[in-house]
Order: sequence, then structure tokens, then C-alpha cells
Amino acid sequence: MIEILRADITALKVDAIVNAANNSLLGGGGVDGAIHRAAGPELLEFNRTLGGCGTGQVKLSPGFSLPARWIIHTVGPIWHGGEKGEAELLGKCYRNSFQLALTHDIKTIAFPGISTGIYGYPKESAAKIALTVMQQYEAQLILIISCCFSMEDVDIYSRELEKLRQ
Ligand code: AR6
Repeated sequence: MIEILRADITALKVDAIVNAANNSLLGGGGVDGAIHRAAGPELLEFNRTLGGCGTGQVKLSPGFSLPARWIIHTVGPIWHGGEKGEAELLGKCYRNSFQLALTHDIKTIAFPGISTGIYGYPKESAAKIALTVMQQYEAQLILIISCCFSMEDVDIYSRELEKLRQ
């Protein structure tokens, strides 16, 4: 089941939340900053051992002080106009997150809109990619949450999901 929810992702009690991180995995602004604050300083300490993360790739950490058991860190592409493989890389973030989830018995997972904040990816096209991959894995998980931070994002994701379901 795919659910579009307006929430602070750090408050969700799911098996895993996904972090829209940067290549260093050492924290930043946006959802990444919120996750580091809520998980506590052990997260930074742990992530120092991970050796960073390539764009489109994923790394796993415990959730530490979060209600979620795991954090899947992924690095979305920076939007450069759409001709630099952004769509392919964004799709990889979602696919690789699901592949990692499946090997760790993760049945409930929440995603933020990867790349749609500081990295500038246009929201409609990002939502379409996110929801298309979510649909491909829907049968293998119990709950996939598309976590939106604003009502505007809820509207965008709901519209795109409706189009895909038709
Ligand atoms: N819960 C859910 N969604 C959130 C939250 C939250 N607490 N906070 C922000 N969002 P962004 P990016 C939404 O900028 O574009 C960091 O500095 C936000 O409204 O967090 O992938 C990293 O270290 C937007 O829809 O991630 C990187 O340097 C979405 O999360 C860079 O930003 C993603 O926005 C990554 O940029």
C-alpha cells in the first residue's frame, strides 16, 4: 500500500525512513539536518565509518533515537536542467532503497521527496519517478509512505499517484 502523508518524517514509527543526504553522509540542511537532530549525535559518529555515498547509491544506519529502526541514506541528483542523467539517478535512489529494504526485512518505509528541496528537482517529475518505483515494489512491502512536508506537496503527489493508477 502506498500512502501519501503530510508529516515530519523523523516522527514516523516505521521500520525505515529514507534520508535525502549528501555525498559525505555527515549531515546538512533540510530533511537530512532534521534526521541528524532527531537521531542524535551517534548518527554522525556512525556515518563517519561509512565512507560517504555515491549519487543514486544507498547506505544503511540504525535509527538511534528515532522511532524508526533504520535509516536508509541516499544521495539524490542535483538538478542541472534534466540533461545530466538526473531522472535515471533519482530512480536509482528509490530502487536501491527498496533493494536494501528487502534484504533487511523492512516492511514499512517512509520516503521524503528526494532532491526536491535544496537540490532543486522539479516536484512533479520527481513525484512521478518516486511513485512509479513505489508501485513496482508495492506488493513486496506492507506500507510505503510518501512523506510530504507541505500541503502543496501532498496535492502534487496525490495528483501524480492518481494519474499513475488510471
Ligand atoms: N520531514 C519530511 N520532509 C522534509 C523534512 C522533514 N522533517 N524536512 C524537509 N523535508 P531537502 P534534497 C522535505 O532539501 O533536495 C541537505 O543539506 C523538503 O520539503 O531536505 O535532496 C543534504 O545534506 C523537500 O520536499 O533534500 C543535501 O546537501 C524534501 O524533504 C541536500 O540537502 C527534500 O528536501 C539534499 O537536498
